[in-house]
Amino acid sequence: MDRSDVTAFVALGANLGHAAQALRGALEALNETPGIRVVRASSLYRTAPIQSTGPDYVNAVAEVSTSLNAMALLDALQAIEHHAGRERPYRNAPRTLDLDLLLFGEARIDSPRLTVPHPRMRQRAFVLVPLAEIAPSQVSAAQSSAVADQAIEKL
Ligand code: PH2
Ligand code: MG
Ligand code: MG
Repeated sequence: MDRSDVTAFVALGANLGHAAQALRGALEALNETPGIRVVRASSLYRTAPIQSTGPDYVNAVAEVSTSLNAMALLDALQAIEHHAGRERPYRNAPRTLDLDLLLFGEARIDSPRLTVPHPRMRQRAFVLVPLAEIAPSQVSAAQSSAVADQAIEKL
């Protein structure tokens, strides 16, 4: 790892088509992208839709090490979503693949395209449970218990 590489966390989700396969393919595509290395990935989890409709989701979180800046990493995530057939008919619509940038080192970013840390990540068990699995220091006990009522099951 280069000294300038950044540790970032990416949330993966899908609830259309073969969701588990979409997540595994996305992890492979991420790792094959120049400038991105997948350091570790959580288990896959089945989760109930939160402020969304359709079938249950499959969710996971990956830690990546990257030489890209945050916007270039976001471009790479969106290219992988697009390749997986992602359509955006309306906000929080069911999707074949969603890749969200949760954390980018210590960066705080507030631009029209990107907000980091992800503004809703602390309210969602489908992010916090897999994040706590691979990076326990990133999630407090209070944050975990605040989402304990949300349905989530390890696959
Ligand atoms: N993503 C959303 C909205 N709701 N619910 C679950 N269970 N999993 C998700 O990935 C998810 C969601 C917006 O991106
Ligand atoms: Mg999302
Ligand atoms: Mg998204």
